[in-house]
Amino acid sequence: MSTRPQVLLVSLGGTIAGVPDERGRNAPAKTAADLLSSTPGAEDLAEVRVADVRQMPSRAISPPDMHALAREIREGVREGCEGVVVTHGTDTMEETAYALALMLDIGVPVALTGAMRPGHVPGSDGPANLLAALRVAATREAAALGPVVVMHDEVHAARWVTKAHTSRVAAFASPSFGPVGTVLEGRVRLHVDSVRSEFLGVPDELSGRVELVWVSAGADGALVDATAALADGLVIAGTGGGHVPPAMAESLQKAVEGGLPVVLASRCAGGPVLEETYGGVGSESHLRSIGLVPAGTLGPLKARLRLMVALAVGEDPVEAFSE
Ligand code: DAS
Repeated sequence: MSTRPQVLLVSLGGTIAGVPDERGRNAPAKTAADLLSSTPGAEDLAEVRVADVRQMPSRAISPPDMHALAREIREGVREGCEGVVVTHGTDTMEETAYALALMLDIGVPVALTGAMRPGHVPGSDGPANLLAALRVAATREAAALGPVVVMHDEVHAARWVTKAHTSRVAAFASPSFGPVGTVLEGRVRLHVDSVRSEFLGVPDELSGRVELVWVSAGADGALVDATAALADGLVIAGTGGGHVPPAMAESLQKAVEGGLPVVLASRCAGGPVLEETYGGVGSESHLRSIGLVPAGTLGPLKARLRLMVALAVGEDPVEAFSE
């Protein structure tokens, strides 16, 4: 009997699955089985079962795709898989990782990985990343970290990870915190025992419309007004400690009074939304007083997914964001 853990390898496309077109431009085409067969040593680490869920660049991945992926993973675990690797484009990998953290409470390691360099160029990082991700997926203790991103021999928690560079092989970072583990000399070294669970629930579908408005100096309320007319929820990426220009504050008040859930995050790369440092129209204390829900330390992209899943499972947004 095999002593290797059973790992589910789910492919969604991205650069790691890319092949060049006639002009040398990369587009995803390889299957999970192709990726496995081009990664020497993979089969020694785990008994791998493959599934192809999507074949697309990650700019095209949507919340319903993330929901379908969560389902596929739950099914795989129900059927006995002890770890999961997801191959994914890097552009939106952090969003899919966090969406999985919101929708999965499965008790097995889940590692997302991809590649910054396509397979046909020298120094392609896909096979090394896939091998490292398989090592993490085969490490039982990694389950306590929730879904993680494994890139460039680093392990990053879903809540904190972000793609911080457009093209370097070391593109991923967890600002303010750093990686929660590394993969070195063929060994997974975890720096923490666990990370806080982000789980909210398992919705029947994830199709609600939650928009994100990024605040810039001098912005008025036009984008907020337009969003309020069509969205189920809104996240504001405010300046600094969670602020908006005075002209936008009035539109936000109208949106909240009209019943729209509005979450307040910061466009800064690190730090929480403040509580009572500043006063006056558009300050964090004013926006809280008119009913915006503070996102705490959660960044805008992930706050959007959290609000989306909260609405889909019928959780009160205030509860969903309480830290
Ligand atoms: N940035 C490319 C990748 O790493 C494209 C994508 O995200 O799909 O896969």
